[in-house]
Amino acid sequence: AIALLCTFAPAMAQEADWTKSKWGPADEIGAANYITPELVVKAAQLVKTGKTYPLGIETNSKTPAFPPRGFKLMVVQPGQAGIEGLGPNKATYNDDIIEGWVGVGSQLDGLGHLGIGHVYYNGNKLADFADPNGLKKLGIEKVPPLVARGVLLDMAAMNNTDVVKEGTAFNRAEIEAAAKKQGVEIRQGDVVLFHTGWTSLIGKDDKRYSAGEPGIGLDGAKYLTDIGVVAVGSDSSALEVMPFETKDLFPVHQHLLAKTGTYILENMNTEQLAKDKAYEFLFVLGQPRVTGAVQAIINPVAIR
Ligand code: UVW
Repeated sequence: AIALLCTFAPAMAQEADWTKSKWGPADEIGAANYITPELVVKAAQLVKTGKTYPLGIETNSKTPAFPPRGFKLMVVQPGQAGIEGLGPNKATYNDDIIEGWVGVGSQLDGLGHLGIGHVYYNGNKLADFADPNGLKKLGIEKVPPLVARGVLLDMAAMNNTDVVKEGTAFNRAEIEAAAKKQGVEIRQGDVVLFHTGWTSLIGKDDKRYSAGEPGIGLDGAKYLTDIGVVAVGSDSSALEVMPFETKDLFPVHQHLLAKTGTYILENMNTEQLAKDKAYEFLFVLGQPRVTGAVQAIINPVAIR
């Protein structure tokens, strides 16, 4: 019963003392607590056509990433050099090795990613949970399946452009205006994605892609966490507007991850959803459950 009460705790109560989660001192999953079986059933009812959308972009050594991050894939044939195959039946196989950072391409930021003065979600001090072999708390393996109602806000359409200009902030007024224009409501338990056209720059103008971006501002982040969304994502590398609105660095990351336990989805492939005007859909994410990982390279799926 206590767990049930916590699940329905009003979204607004979070920030009073951000180091104390409203879901209790042991909580490690933050806004994923908003997901209930009832909301999953409701979200599944949004599936009408069976059309599926991969929300991950392709990831490879050329994918621009936040420095010094990089990524390399190696394909190997272990024990097969110079032979036709293994055993009398000549069994052959390819394996692969990733030598790279996890924060490359389409990614989920876990709650252990960004903190405030080395304090992270639910007051966890880095010294108490950091380990070079994997976080002892807030690891990505703890994140339950993120299955929710997805909402797309097409900020490119709102701005009458294919690619929204870098430095354009989406705050409460812009978010409300986009939702109103599209006739969608943002609700507790939703995953909200912003389409800006920014990932279309990858491979065409990587310099511009990495130098700044349109994205949500702090007031927009607060508006969404007051509603009680599970995750916020966009088709840009950091979700939040850059240059930042003030001298503070990554304030939206701090508000979402550290203060309110709200997940961040970066470099989402929102192009086709926007083309189809698919503003509401079933969102499904089962991330790789690497023990103690901070982030995950992901390919969530939108279904409508
Ligand atoms: C940082 O916030 C440092 O990285 P990312 O945008 O990948 O979450």
